[in-house]
Order: sequence, then structure tokens, then C-alpha cells
Amino acid sequence: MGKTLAQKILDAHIVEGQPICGSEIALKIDQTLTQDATGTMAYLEFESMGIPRVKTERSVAYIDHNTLQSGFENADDHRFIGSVAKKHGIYFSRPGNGICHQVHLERFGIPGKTLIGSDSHTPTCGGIGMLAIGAGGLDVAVAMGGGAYYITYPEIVGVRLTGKLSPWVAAKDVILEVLRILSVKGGVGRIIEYFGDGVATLSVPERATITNMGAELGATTSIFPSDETTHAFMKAQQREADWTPLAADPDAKYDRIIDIDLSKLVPMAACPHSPDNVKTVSDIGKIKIDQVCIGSCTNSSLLDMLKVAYILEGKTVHPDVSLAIAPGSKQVLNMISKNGALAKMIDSGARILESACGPCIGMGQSPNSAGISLRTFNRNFEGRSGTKDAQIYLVSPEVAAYSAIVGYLADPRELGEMPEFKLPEVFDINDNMITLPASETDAGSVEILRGPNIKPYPKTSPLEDKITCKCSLKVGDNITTDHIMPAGAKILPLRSNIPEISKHCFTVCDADFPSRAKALGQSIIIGGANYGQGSSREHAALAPLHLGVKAVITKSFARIHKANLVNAGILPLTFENEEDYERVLMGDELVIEDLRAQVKNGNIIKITDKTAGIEFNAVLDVSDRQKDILLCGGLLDYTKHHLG
Ligand code: MIC
Ligand code: SF4
Repeated sequence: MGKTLAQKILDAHIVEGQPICGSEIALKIDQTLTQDATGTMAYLEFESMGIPRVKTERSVAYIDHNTLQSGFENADDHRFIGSVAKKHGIYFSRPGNGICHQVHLERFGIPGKTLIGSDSHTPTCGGIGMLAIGAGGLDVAVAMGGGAYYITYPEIVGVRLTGKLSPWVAAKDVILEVLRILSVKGGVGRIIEYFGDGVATLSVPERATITNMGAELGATTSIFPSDETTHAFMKAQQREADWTPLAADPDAKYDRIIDIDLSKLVPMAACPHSPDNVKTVSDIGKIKIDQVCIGSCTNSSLLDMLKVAYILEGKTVHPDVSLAIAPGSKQVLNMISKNGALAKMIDSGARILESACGPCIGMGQSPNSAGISLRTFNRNFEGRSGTKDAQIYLVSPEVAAYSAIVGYLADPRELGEMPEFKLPEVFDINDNMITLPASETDAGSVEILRGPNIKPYPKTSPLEDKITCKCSLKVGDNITTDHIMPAGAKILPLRSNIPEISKHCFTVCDADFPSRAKALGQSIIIGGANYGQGSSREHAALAPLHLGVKAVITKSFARIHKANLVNAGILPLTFENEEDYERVLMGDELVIEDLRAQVKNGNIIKITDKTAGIEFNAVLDVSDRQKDILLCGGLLDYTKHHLG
């Protein structure tokens, strides 16, 4: 039987386990990437494994998230990461060089290879046929040390694209349509693979927008074939030698097929506060807007910027609107500055930001109170913009730019005929902001530069045999890692200081949680469905670990967060009977006896709720390897144990 493209790459990289849907496999990882907000912790973890040099084909450390330097913390972290990179054989993309996913697509991604990154939008490189997966920092550290990366062998959902996008309808509208169909939980345990005649009509940056935002489906990753369009893109990046043609076999069998006729799509928006709350722009109507932000790893390519500049040319941003634009990389910014597109943006009144994540992660440009902001980003979770009552709509660059001019949410098809926007035959190549690592002989003399805000990994201990503790928090469905461990300009500089950042854990939901959990010493959290969706930040597990959380019991988990909990030695449990979720209340005293034996012997954990006077079963749905990790007290202890 023929294989899908994802299956071909998976199967070529399996080093342990069987390609059977639902079973755990170990993958050989060819490349890794980190960014600064997750990178400091990842490199502290890598250092503690005592491996002198990375064992991957290519590892790259990017500085793109914590670029607002309103104190010494972020700058210290940048220096720390730069020095670790130099010493241990990692390429270092300096601040200003661009957003990790955009730069990796331009300069490092290779069709058919595997990449894991400590950022959930790592699947961006799926746009050139790479198997690129978001992971926790510790998983990336292990992969840098030559260890395998473990996932559940996924189902493959095929999205068959036919037709061609109408003028002013964008790649963003394609992924919004997929989100409308599948929802933010619909991709869990699945890879989304695009195929069909419509693929050839999409450029690489458009494909990358689609695979990037597949993260919002909860998918393991998303992937496009590598074809002549990919070839032209790689050639234009002067990386033709890295190109290989790749596609699914003609008789490949997908677990499910979704049909999308590109010509039928219209401009859409994801309404507050979820990326799957998708409606057409015309159904939402002409709502008045306060802000427009264009950029982020989803929509900051040269192609996006050329379209935006065309729409803005000769116009002025509406007097009631603030327009901010962050081109995705130095390459993009440089090229639009040379071809005049940047001048058109500046002329229109756009506020040009550096090539970094910026407003997407709340690093500046928070909207006004109750402000309505249109953003070309990928997440519109409540409060993520930095303004609690802001209303964020996710839209294409075309919708964003046109709306910025007219002052309300508007349909860019009103612009009439669309010129052909073409990618250049040669991109501007200058990798001078990527610092090469020291040679193996020089590495010994490289000094690691550590700032005072960099604190060690939290204390761990082997799994106890009996847990008696209270439920410190009960939350509902679709809790994001932005709820668990908020980001933004004030909190992000604490990413390398777990004791300090823990003071902000869950404060979006309950301001007293950190102090309550700390006072309890040990506790358990109760959650609903799709708990931990969104970012890959392992801080959403490390802060609870620091605060004494022993287990999280939910209706279901998002993939990366569940793995991060295991890595941190926190039990990820699900209710065997979902009705039990209603019966356990905050403050209840919970007891788990013979825990080690229960973990070793099966996947059912018996729990007594003394306050409610009930017993219930929770499921520990993890592999035997993950059980060993939990028994050891987390992946770091497990890895040291196995290495030593
Ligand atoms: C995000 O978009 O939420 C982030 C910030 O890029 C995160 C990583 C982080 O929290 O550092 C992600 O998506 O993984
Ligand atoms: Fe950066 Fe936003 Fe992309 Fe996350 S989603 S990597 S914060 S641009």
C-alpha cells in the first residue's frame, strides 16, 4: 500500500517502535531550533546533561521573542544563549535577524528532514516538505544531545486542495477554513497533509502560513509536498542543493480526507477569543477598529509585505487606527527597503517594528481598553495582547491592510483587480547576523555568560508512593498555556527564573493561585477538555512543579503540554468517567495510595476524594518509557540516570 508523505518521512526516521497509529515511536531528529523565551531553560537543561557538542546535523538558537529590553534580564538571556551556542556547536541568530520560523524556512529548512523546535509554530517548515514539530525545551535539549524524540504515531488527515484562490483571498483564509472545520482540538494526535491540484497554485510562503497555523488545530504537524515551487524557492535562497522532490504515493491512504475548493473561499476572520471561532468578514460586518498589527511567524513573508505595501500605497492609515507592521526577517525587511515597499508603508503612517514576535506575544503594542484589533497572527486568546478586555480578530494581511485604511473590518475584494505578486528569482542573501559556533578546538575556551536572573532548573524528586493533598484549582475547557503561564512584556523576562515567574502562574484565572499552591505545599489541579492548548512553553509545567503540583486531572490534554508535564514529573491524568469532573471541587482533599505500584502495573489510578466522600478512577495514558520518566521524577533525572 502506498504511503502519505508524512508517513514516508516518519518511517525513514523511526529508531524505535512500530508505525502503528496510536503507539509510541522514537524519531531521529536532524535539526533543532530554539527561541529565547524557551531557549534559556532548554540550554540550562542541555548543559546539565554534560554533552560538549550538539549531535544534530544543524541546531539553531534564535533571539526573537524577548526583544523589548526594559531591564537587564532579556539582554542577559541573549548573551547567555549566544555563549552557549558558541560553545556547544549551535548556530546563533542574533536579535534583529528575524522570527525563528521565518528565518528557518528561508535559510535552514530542508525537505524530508526532521526538525523539532521549542516553539509550537515549528511546523512552519512543513511548507517546504519538512517534518517539523513543536516540542518542550527539554525534548529539544535531549535531541541536541543525540537522543530521539518520542511521539504517538499519528493519524494522517489529508486536505485535498482543488481550484485556485480568488483575488484578495489568502492562504490565511485556507487555514481559517480548516480551523472552522476541525476546531482547536481537531488536530490532536494527527498530522495534516495537503495534497491535490490546488497545491501547485500556492507559493512556499503561502504554504508556510497554512502549516504554521496548523499548530492552532493541536496537530502534531502539517506538511506540503516538495515540488517545483519548492525548488524555485530553495533556488532563490541559493540552497538548491538542499532540495529534493517529495510527495505522497498516488495510492496513499489517509485516515480522513477534507476537501477544500480554493476558488470557493472568501476572506474570513477568527473572532475573539479562539482561533477556531471563524466567520466570514461579510458575516461579521463592518465593525469599527482601533488597531491593526501585521506580522508574526504566520504572515510576515516578503509576499505578505508586498501585498500590504500595494494596498497602503498612496493612502493614509485611518485617523482612528494605529497600524503596526513587523516584517518577519532581516531578509524581508532589507528587500522591502530596497524595492520601495517599505517607503510606501512608512508613507501611509504605519509604525514599523523590528523583525521579531513583538505584539504577537504581548511585547508591546497592547491595544487600548476594550480595543478592537485586527491581527495577522495565529492566536487571539483572551489577554494575550496584554490588554485584558481587548477583542482580537485574526485575519489575512490583505484584510488587515485594507481595513487599516478604511477604519473598519473590510473585505479586500472591494479593491477590485489584483496585480500578480511574484517572489524574486533570487532573494537577498546575507547571513551576517548568524554567528557560527566555535570550532571544537576553540570551544573549550568559550566562557558562558550568566546573568543574575538565570536560576537553575526546579528541584525534582522521584514519584512518591502516597499523595495526600488538596485540589488547589479547578478550571474549565480549552485552558491555554497563556492562562497557565501568561507571557507579555512584564512576565517574559522571567523565563529563566522559575521561582519568580511562578508568582504569575494561572493569575489570569485566579490571582491567588500561586500563593495558595505555595501555602499548600503539594496540590492537584483539575481541568476540562483540551487542557494546555497553545504554546510549547515548558514553563506551564515547570511553574506548577515549583509550586508543588503533583498531578493534573482533566477531561483531555493538548499534545505538547501533556509531554511537558511528564517531562517535569507531574502526572497527567484524565477522568475515566467525565462526570467525575463535576464531583471534585476546589479545596477537596485527595488521596492516592500505592502510587508507584499503580503507575508500574497499569494505567488506572484510584483516587479518593475525602471531602466529597467518593472514589474515582483516573487514566494515566502514557507509554512505558513515560512511566519510567514519571517514576524517576522527570525527563532530566531519567536522562541523567540513563546516560550515567
Ligand atoms: C507563542 O506563540 O505562544 C510562543 C511564545 O511562541 C510560544 C513559545 C513560548 O511560550 O515561549 C509557542 O508558541 O510555543
Ligand atoms: Fe513569535 Fe507569535 Fe510566532 Fe509565537 S506565534 S513564534 S510569539 S510570532
